[in-house]
Amino acid sequence: MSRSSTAEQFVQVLRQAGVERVYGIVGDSLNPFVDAIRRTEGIAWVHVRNEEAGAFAAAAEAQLTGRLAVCAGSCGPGNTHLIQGLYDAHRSGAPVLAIASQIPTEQIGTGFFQETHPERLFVECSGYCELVSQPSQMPRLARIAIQHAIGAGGVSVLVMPGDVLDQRAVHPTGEGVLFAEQATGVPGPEQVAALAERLNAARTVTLFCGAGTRRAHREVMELAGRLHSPVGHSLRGKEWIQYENPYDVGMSGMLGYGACYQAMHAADLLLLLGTDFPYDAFLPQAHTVQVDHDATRLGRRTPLELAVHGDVAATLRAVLPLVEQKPDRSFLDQMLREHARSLERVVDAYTADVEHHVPIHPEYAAAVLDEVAADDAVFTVDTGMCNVWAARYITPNGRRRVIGSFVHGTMANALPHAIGAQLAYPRRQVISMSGDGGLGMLLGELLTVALHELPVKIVTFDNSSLGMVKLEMLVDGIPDYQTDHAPVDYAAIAAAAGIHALRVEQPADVRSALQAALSHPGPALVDLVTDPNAMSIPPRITGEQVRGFAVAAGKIVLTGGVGRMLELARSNVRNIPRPSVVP
Ligand SMILES: Cc1ncc(C[n+]2csc(CCOP(=O)(O)OP(=O)(O)O)c2C)c(N)n1
Repeated sequence: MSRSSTAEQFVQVLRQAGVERVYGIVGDSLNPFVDAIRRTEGIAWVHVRNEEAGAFAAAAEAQLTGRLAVCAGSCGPGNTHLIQGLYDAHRSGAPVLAIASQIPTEQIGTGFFQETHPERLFVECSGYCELVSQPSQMPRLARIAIQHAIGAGGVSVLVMPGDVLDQRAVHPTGEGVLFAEQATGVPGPEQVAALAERLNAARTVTLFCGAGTRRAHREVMELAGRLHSPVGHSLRGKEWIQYENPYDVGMSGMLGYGACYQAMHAADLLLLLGTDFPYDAFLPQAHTVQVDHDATRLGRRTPLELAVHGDVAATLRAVLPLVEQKPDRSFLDQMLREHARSLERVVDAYTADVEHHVPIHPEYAAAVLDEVAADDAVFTVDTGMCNVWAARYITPNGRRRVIGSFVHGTMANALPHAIGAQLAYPRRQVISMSGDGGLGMLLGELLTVALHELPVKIVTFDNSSLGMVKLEMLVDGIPDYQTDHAPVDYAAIAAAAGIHALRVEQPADVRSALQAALSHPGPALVDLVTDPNAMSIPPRITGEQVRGFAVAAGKIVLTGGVGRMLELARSNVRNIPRPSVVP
């Protein structure tokens, strides 16, 4: 019996792992692999316009489904393009396998055309990265790489020279068993008892929830009811915990809102649940207990009174029988009232009378999008102000998903994430909330959407500005510089690419345009011309930052005329936190 090539064998292993597609761009050393895909049932090549987008698409697919997703780049530049998306995938814990094809084996180390050393390049954005230098290493290395991606949750890279892929396989492919369900970690009885003791001893407890509360909604609510705890969340925790949550006090961090910060600081005890929330300045740095399934995260943002290693849901199930019902809910009520007050002035202020505001107010547009989107829509969100609009206006319900580059924080993630999401869920509504900066950065992916006729809905918050950076500059006390640019008609560009597109300049047209796009059977883009001065001020800003804002405003008056300042002032005045935030 003639043996298959190493490339064919590798593709067989991918099929055994349930892989249905590989995102990438074909080329030279990768060709034997691509050809093996062409000849294998059940697996397809998804042509993207930039390997970076391929890696983002794989990251989204893996994050949403929890299953392995695969991308590939040819030797040299095809590899280096992968990096951004792989950082995003790895830092999000998405099980992604990247195939980095390599120059011919005999040329490695000679300074050959397109030579890089992917096994060095990808070290920081992967948990496993190995060179396959001869066919006899396969299929074992393929299985190890896959197991690593799934087992550790992150990126694996296989560096494969084209000549090795082309050679005949040495070992039989076999059917190694992979991909066991992750075990659920439960802390030992002593830790459980210590946790119960802390919770019972504290007069008031606030819960702060991250992405680790996925599958722990019921347990968190039960604990909050028992303790009368306000429940706050991080950006990544929002989709899992904010819905059907009578204890909700909002979100913390620079994009945050509501009474979360206050509840975390005012409680006797703060319980961090499944969160690696990075902004230590927003944590009280005292009276904190943390539960996380990853022990390496415990205590790395704040000193802890108690560190508990375990899955959040399992830990709470273990501790709940030992937790006493607290009699007094005055702290919770106070925080809920404070939360409602701050929402009225910070969030609702913008959507109250903006139906007539031209340019379109982005918060109004986001609020309408939230209303008209499907109950199980997948939102992919660009880094930049779209993060703020999504965090504040997209209402989670346990069925919707919201993903973004929430850890790596790169621009241009939303559209390629949407590509992966739509391929993973062909029948679900997938909405890319794109900044115009983000869309422009990977604009070629409109062609990917059109080519594959993916019914992705691209909602562009087109403010002709790098809005998030503009805000940063103002808050830092420097005038905004190089953030604004001439308008671009993204609807015309999308239409030229064959995408159903609408440019919307009047707020009265927002709803009908979004509805038309969402009900369009194929790809659609809505280019919303939005107000670049619609900014969002965090609920907690320091006196220094407020002063910085005033100084920047002064400089703009001096150099740019008052017209712009007036718009800026009008846009922001209703949103500036009340004096409580200014020392
Ligand atoms: C690749 C990359 N480059 C630069 C940045 C810094 N950055 C963060 S948000 C942002 C502006 C995004 O602009 P846009 O997509 O237009 O969205 P807006 O904030 O205006 O809504 C920039 C430049 C980044 N995060 N990633």
